[in-house]
Amino acid sequence: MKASFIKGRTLKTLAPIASVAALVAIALPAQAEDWRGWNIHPDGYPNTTALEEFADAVVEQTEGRVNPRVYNNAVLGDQSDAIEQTRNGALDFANFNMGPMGPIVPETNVFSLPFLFNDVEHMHTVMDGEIGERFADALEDKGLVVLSWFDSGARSIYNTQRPIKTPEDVEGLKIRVMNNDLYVDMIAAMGGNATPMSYGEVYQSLTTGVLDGAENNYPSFESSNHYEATGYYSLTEHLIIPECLCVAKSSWEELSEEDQKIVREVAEEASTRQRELWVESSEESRQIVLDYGVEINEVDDKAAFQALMEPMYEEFIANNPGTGELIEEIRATE
Ligand code: BDP
Repeated sequence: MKASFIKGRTLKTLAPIASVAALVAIALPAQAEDWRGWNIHPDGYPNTTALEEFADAVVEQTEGRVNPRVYNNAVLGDQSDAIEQTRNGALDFANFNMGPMGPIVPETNVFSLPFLFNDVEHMHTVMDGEIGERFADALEDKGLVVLSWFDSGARSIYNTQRPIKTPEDVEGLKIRVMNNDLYVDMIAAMGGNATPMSYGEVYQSLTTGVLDGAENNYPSFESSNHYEATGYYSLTEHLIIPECLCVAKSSWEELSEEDQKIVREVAEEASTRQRELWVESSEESRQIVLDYGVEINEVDDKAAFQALMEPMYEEFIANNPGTGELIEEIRATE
């Protein structure tokens, strides 16, 4: 009976209802886009602060039309899952590292080649220029809109056994790497055994001896408490990997052009802020781990490590047409 009643309604009888709905819509504030943002880092980490400030500035400047909220400590899932979830729009924005991005957006694998950039400044120059735009296009083709590029310093090896001064010191060590097979080859080339693993599982694996070590920048080495489980941090600085502040393409396309402009500008500011905070935070973390008693050593002969990466480069270039030229372009960028 009920169903046929509804079916039997004429447009005329629906009209008063529609106009009431219209009135309510006018009286209520415009529908806000509630954005869920993935972040792997804890409170106080430079990226977290920059993301939170980004979220606040977006709400304010869009007058509540876009309402981002950051979820810290990877509570929304590990990084590889979060990349997929953002691509399919289940998450709206995130700060991703280009290491675990490689298996999903193969173009970004070039950043996982050890010693690609001379230093962090070189990485910034490349990412902020035309080459960075090409990578943003590749990510967009996979459903991720890059708003700006973040810093993640240089990654160095740390372990429970001994200082790493030459590749021979890596011999036989079980080293955790991020989820990307290129890092398995990288550690193997140094003579170690790599285990790809999610970030959140590393601490326990270090304390139980499942791993001898891992590799990361100062802020992550410190904020993850890995320094408490490992005595040696050796400045191999073998990877300098950019990170993005990315938005799900589907969430992005729901915004008006005006709001897209606002969000992009705020993201640019967030990148400047993150890079400033990064420098301060790296120094603070270095001091914390030193005070704790971690032995930090310089690696005088980085060329010895670099030389071992040659076969990895050759294989990469052979398997990925066009990357030889790209690597040359990156190296020639000043
Ligand atoms: C940190 C990166 C984070 C990675 C983590 C890792 O910022 O995105 O997930 O390293 O080693 O430096 O997994």
